[in-house]
Formats: sequence, structure tokens, C-alpha cells
Amino acid sequence: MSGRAPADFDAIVVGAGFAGLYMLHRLRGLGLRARVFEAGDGVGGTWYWNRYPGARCDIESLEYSYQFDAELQQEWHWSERYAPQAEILRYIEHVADRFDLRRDVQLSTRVTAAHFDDASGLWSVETGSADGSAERERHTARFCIMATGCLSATNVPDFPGLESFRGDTWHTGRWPHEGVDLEGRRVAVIGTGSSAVQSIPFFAEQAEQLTVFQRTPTYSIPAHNAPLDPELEREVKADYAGFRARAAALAFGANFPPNETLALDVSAEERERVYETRWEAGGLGFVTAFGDLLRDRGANETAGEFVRGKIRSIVHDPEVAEKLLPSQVLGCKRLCVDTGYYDTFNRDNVHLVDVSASPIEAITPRGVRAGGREHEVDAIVFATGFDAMTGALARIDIRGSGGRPLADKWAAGPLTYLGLSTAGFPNLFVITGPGSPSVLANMVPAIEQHVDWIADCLAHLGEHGLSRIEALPEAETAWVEHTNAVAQETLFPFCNSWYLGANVPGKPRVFMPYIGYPTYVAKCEEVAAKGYEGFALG
Ligand code: NA7
Repeated sequence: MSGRAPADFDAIVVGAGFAGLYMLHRLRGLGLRARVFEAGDGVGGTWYWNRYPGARCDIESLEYSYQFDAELQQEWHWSERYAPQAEILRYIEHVADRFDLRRDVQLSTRVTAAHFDDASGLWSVETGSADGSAERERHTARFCIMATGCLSATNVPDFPGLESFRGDTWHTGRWPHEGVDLEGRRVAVIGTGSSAVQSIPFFAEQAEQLTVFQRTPTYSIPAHNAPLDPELEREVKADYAGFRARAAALAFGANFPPNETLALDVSAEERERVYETRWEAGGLGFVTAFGDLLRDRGANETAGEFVRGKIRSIVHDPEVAEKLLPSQVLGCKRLCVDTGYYDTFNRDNVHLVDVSASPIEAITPRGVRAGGREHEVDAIVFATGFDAMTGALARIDIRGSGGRPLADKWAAGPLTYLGLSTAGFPNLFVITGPGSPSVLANMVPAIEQHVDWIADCLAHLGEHGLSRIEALPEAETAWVEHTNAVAQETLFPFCNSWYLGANVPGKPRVFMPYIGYPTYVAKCEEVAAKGYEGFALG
């Protein structure tokens, strides 16, 4: 690439999860000098941090893996239908070793700032040790690539009195590596999203008393997890590429393709039969049981009622069952996938506190106060989720051309072109950023698609003697409008989900992911084929 001011690196990558590691591999393949900075003491991103009991992927393991290397995907053997956290972390570590990635990954290093310098055309990236103890350092690079993850910035609500609590507190997304012994303890769990749904059955087995504080009841579909079927593994591995291609045409998995039939076009008996089949199959494929479940409230209501019926049949105490019944649009918050979640509420040592009408008032030295009553506990688990999609970027002081802070530009919600890039921030890329399918696709293939697009783009710049790329404001505006318009055609914007930022008080309410993975991929390919349409190259 021409016109280069000397830089420490060609590219700096922030984060060493699935995205950062593959990005490094591709950058090396282009002969570029790259450095990855990672706050954790190990690689793995999400799967490094989320070690709470029961943590596992809600996408099936044969699909939740890299496909960039045919040998890698043949060699690796998953032990279960849904891989547990420890196994996914082992896989990522294996990839890091197999492709000799670690020597360019600087661990225990938090990126605190990234500033674009107009004069040199370089990014200046400031790092410190993850605990803030070591001196800050600055490194320059022509390209800065944010592989910071969609669900990495943890969210602990600002409950009054939080600091006064005398017992232990943990967030599911920052679970202690040495584990936690709950034997004989009274434990509170705040939240009933995926992390809570996966961990509550484990906590209930250990703790003396478990009190679950539920603000919104959740729809959860059984995982029916089991050892991986060797016959299925053989079949998939016989034509892994074909399997991946079929999966790429869908959002969440090749095994349960969407049913195009509309729920309201069939009889009640037929709907029941289809829902029962999907329930028995288990997992996220439930939401694609009919073609209109995320488009038509009446259709959605039939699926919601089916799940409510299941909850009533599983939970013995009708009062508890009633409290557990979700009423919002099914699938509008990400569905949970569980093993024994609802059944856990049949245990004598598990108590459910509904805080939907009267929110948690305070954390006291001895417990949690809600509805005017203090619930005494020895430990509190915050299963309260993440500042999703933008949180990790917001925690870095990112400034673009003219010193403009990204926080200012995104004050009313994220603005991107293709979720990859934002106008006014030249040579900055975001992997699976807001405005891309990301969390509404299978994350690993979505990451590979972004990384490949970015790598091909850098190769294009190099081949043409160019050193700068920046999204055009008009292309960005059109993309944001299109992303919103697509979302408005669905039921997604109609509940308080983290897709909308609704779980973080004060966060602008904007639907962040792009709905429609295949359409999105086609658009990215078209943009590249047209010489990076919508970008200014220089
Ligand atoms: P989620 O799905 O965001 O769940 C967080 C939970 O915490 C959810 O039930 C929230 O209730 C609850 N919450 C948040 N703030 C409060 C307050 N102030 N009071 C009471 N309850 C609260 O996070 P997860 O970690 O479970 O899962 C995140 C994703 O990871 C998941 O979707 C998968 O993709 C993997 P709310 O629903 O907002 O009323």
C-alpha cells in the first residue's frame, strides 16, 4: 500500500475471541503485520469469560465452529449436541495453537482508546494492563479492527445499596475461574435470560435455598442435549461444505429448516402437531416452526400459548406456574434453550419472586429487598446480561477524523454501513457490529463472513496502491434506514430486548441487528464486486 507513514503495525485487532483470532490468521495470510490486544488472561472471548455452571452454546456444535480450514473441521470432535463452555474454549485454544496465533496476541491488555490521526492517516491505540496497574502504552497502525464481541460488556444494574451487601456477588459473564461453592448457602439469582436459565438448575442442586428474581418470564425450549450422534457426525463430515452451505441459507441451523407454511393457514390440530415436533426436536428451531411467527401477532400468540401450556404441565404449583408464564411476543427476546429449567421450580429449595410489578428496591447488607420485603441471602448472582452490541465499543474512547468521538456520533444509537464501518472513522472496521446480522445469525459463520470481507477489502486496497477506506455518509444513512425498515416488518421491535438496548437504562432504543443473513451476505458481496460501493477509497 502506498502513501504509508511508518506505523508499528499494519493492523491492530482488539479482542482475541472467535473474531480476533481468525482476523489475525487472515491478516498474516496477506503478509500484514498485526497485533491483537486482549483484556483477558487467555484467548476465547465470550467463552473465556462466561464460565458459570451450565454455560453452553445454544447453537449445535457441528455448526458452531470455524469452516475456514477443511482439515480443522474434519479433525475436531465435539462430544455433545450442544457444546459446553469448557469444550468450546478448548477448541478455540486448539485453533490458536494449530495456527500459531498466540505469538501476536498480547493478553491481559485492555485497549482504552483508539484515535485516528488525520495528518498521518494512522490509528493510535492506547493500552493498559487489564487491571489498570501497568503503564499505558501507545501503538500505531493503519487499520484498527474491533473484534470486541456483541455480548462482552457486562451489565450490572445500579441497584441502590449494592456496595453494602456483605456476602459474595458474581456476574454470570465474569464467573470466577476457580468456580464457586454454593453448598449450604442461600443464593439469589437476579435475571431469567439465557445465562440464568442455564445456571439455575445447577445452582438449585448445590445451594441450600435459591431465590430467583424474575422481571420478565422467559420462553425456553428444551435442548434435549445428548452425546453427539456418531452417525450424524459421520454424515456431516462426509460433506461438511454442503452442510455449511445449507446452513448459510438459514439463520440458526441446518437441522431445523424454516417451515414456510403460515401458522394461521392450518388447523389448530396441525399447529399443535408441528409445535410438538419442534418441541421434541428441541432448540432455537422452534421459532421457525411457521413462516409467520415473527411477523404476525396472531400467529405468534399460538406458539406462545403452546409454550405456556408446556410450562403449566411441567410446573406442579399452579401459582408458581402462573408467574412463570411469558406473555410477550415469542422469539422477540432471544429464545432460551434449557435443560430442566421449568422443572427446577418444582424443588422445595427454589423460590420465585416476581419483580415485574414492584422492581427490586435495594440490595441491603443481608440480601435483596423487593415488594417491601427483604430476602436474606448469602450470595447474589447477577444474571443481568450485557450492554449488548455497542457496550464494548462505548467503553473505548474511539475518535475518528477531526477528533470526533464515536460516543457523540452514536449518541442516538449506532450508525454504520453494513455494520462493518462508520462514516468519519477511516480504516476502522467492526466485526459483527450493529447493523449486521451478528446475533441473529450463527455467530461463528457470521464472524468468518465479516473477517473474509475485511481481509479481501484490505487485499483490494493493497493491490490498487490504496491505503484508506471510509464509509460514505449517504451509504450509511441508507443502510441504517434499510435496517430499521426490515426490522419494522417483523415483531422484533415490540418487546424490551437487548437487541433494542432496552435492558440498559438510558440506552437509545434502536433495533441493532440486521434481520436476514443470506440477504446481507449478498449485499456485502455486491458492494465489494462494485469496487466497494458506498465507500470512499484513497
Ligand atoms: P439477558 O438475556 O439480557 O438476561 C438478563 C436478565 O436480567 C433478564 O431476565 C432481565 O430482565 C434481567 N434484568 C436486567 N436488569 C434487571 C433489573 N434491574 N431487575 C431485574 N431483572 C433485571 O442476558 P443473559 O446473560 O441471560 O443472555 C444474553 C445472551 O447470551 C443470550 O440472549 C444468548 O444469546 C447468550 P428483563 O428481561 O430485561 O426484564
